[in-house]
Amino acid sequence: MQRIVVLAGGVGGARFLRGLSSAVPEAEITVIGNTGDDIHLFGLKVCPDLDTVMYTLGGGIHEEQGWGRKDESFTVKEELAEYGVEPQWFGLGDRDFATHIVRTQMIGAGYPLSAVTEALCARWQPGVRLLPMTDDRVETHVLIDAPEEEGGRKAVHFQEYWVRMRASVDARAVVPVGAESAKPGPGVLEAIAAADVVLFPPSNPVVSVGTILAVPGVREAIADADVPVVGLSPIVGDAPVHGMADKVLAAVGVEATASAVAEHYGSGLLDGWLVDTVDAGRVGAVEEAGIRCRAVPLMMTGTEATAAMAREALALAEEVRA
Ligand code: FO1
Repeated sequence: MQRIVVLAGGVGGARFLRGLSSAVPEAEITVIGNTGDDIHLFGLKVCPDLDTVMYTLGGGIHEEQGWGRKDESFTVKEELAEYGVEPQWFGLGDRDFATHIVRTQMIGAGYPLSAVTEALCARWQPGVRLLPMTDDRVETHVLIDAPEEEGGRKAVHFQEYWVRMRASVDARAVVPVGAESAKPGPGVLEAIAAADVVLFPPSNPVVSVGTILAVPGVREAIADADVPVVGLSPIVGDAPVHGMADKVLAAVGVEATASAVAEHYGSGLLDGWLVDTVDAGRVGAVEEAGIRCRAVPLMMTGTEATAAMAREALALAEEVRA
């Protein structure tokens, strides 16, 4: 049986995984999920990227939005607002609240996040093994200009930058706080060591895949494993397909182009890279950087189109293995 490891963020990663599961239903898929987006709100631990993967593959996702639950209501949020409780800019729905209550209760009882995620997945049956990148607390913070502050800069939580500010100001730096002392979660390094292929879906290269790679040992395990590593560009036609990835790419000095993202990962990590057909002109630059590259349609317009992308990624992995 083919063993596939996927490093996933939120919406882009989850949608890709749905296509991958459909393309190779018999494969054993292990997802290493980003937890740098996690945030504590109203005393509850919220894990947006883990939940987005779990709900998407488990049939509970709000399809158009890409995150949160379908058939959602917001009574609790409205009641909290009546009390004037902040933050009011983050939309937690009633059904979603239940997930965070269960998670927080289990963590309070002493269970690690990995065990909690497994318990939540027992309900959703996502059809993949979903492993948090770490059981330790890592929080992505974004450094922005703040003339009123000493030093002229301040750090805000990634969700505040992304959701409240809609990435409307420049990100000066992206810091995965706590990552340097985090340990890979149970099963993470083992899954990489046992993988036949490692895939980077079209997730955010800085705040999703980049944060997972920032957990000491993960990047090294992938680079050292004798296994093809293939990524799919989240940038199509010089713009992010989803979200505002260009803002955080600028913070790490990377252009928002399909080839610059491949070079950012580098040939020490990536063996193969897929760009969209509109970026066919960038294939040469990626290959010159020592990464095998193909131009194929990369718009995740539906499960069949996404499954075709997954098949192309697996075919490229076979090509670099040969
Ligand atoms: N994204 C938004 O743009 N606005 C929201 O109010 C919001 C709420 C939210 C609640 C639960 C959840 O799991 C995700 C949520 N997201 C929301 C998405 C999320 O903040 C980001 O898109 C991801 O963290 C980026 O990967």
